Amino acid sequence: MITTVQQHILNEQQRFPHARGRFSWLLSGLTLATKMTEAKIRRAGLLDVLGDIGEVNVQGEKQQKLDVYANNALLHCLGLRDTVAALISEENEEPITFDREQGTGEYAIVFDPLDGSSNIDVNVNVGTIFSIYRCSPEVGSKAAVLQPGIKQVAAGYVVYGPSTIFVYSAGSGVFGFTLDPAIGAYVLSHEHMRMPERGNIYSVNEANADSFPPAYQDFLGKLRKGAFGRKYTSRYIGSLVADFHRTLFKGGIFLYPPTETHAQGKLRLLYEANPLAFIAEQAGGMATDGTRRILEIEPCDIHQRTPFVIGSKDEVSRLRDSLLQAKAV
Ligand code: AHM
Ligand code: MG
Repeated sequence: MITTVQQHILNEQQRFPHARGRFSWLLSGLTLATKMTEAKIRRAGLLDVLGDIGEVNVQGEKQQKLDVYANNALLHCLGLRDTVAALISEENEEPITFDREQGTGEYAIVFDPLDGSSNIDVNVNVGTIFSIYRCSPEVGSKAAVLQPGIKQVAAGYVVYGPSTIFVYSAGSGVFGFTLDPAIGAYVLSHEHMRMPERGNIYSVNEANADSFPPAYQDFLGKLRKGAFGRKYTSRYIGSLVADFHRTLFKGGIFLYPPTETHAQGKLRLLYEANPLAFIAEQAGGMATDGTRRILEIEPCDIHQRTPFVIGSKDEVSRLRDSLLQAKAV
């Protein structure tokens, strides 16, 4: 028999008696919104949903029509859940908070509604990334998400690719569910996903390589020369979710180092790095900002950026060690 994502979460919840089904109700908001988004993406060329809307978001990037659609779908579906105290979106400058009755509103949800949206118009994979924090009346919702990523209760993503896959972890392994369009449900397809200890792929925007700090350039040179006893190949989609999804299956390393135009890195700590770092660690992989464990970074701003290195333990720790060495010199 099939196991849907709802069923799976309900089964998982039995291990947490206090959860009372509220967590699965919240997750159903995420699955519904991502199914709405996937339905639009699937027919994108036929509907008037491609292109930008002529406005720039808080990140200084052109908002695509589908960015707006995906954001609204999440705000709507999650906003209806009384377990949700706040929604923090990459597309909105400030958190959206809700006045809930006492005893409800336990969670703050952070999301990148449509990651990789520069790829939409050319029919290349895009994704949704989310992360969930617990908040309480004592810890307000903004403070709840300004905690290090180790405090995430759950995190995950959806990749809208040849098939649509929902991957999540609530802290006891990583599970993947493939959307079965015939029944409109995410069905368990990947149990206890593990990232290989090492791989043979590196993934980076090499057009920026000349402005990477020297230790990164040196590391990439070593990968190309086979200095670690293995020949590497390169893959870069330019949609983080898709590049990460491949890395989860195949191992190797994805990196977005500091560059001339993005001295602090381009990717966002809350919306992109933390949730994927949570999944990577749960699958046996690693994630750093070059030297520090991503999940231990104390955020000071909801939109802050970070250099990002994620993937197999072997490659990520090699790079981290050489960056630490370079820093010590
Ligand atoms: P987005 O969230 O606005 O789509 O931007 C993030 C995307 C990531 O998906 C991807 O890894 C990165 O930007 C690609 O950046 P670049 O085009 O500089 O290589
Ligand atoms: Mg993104």
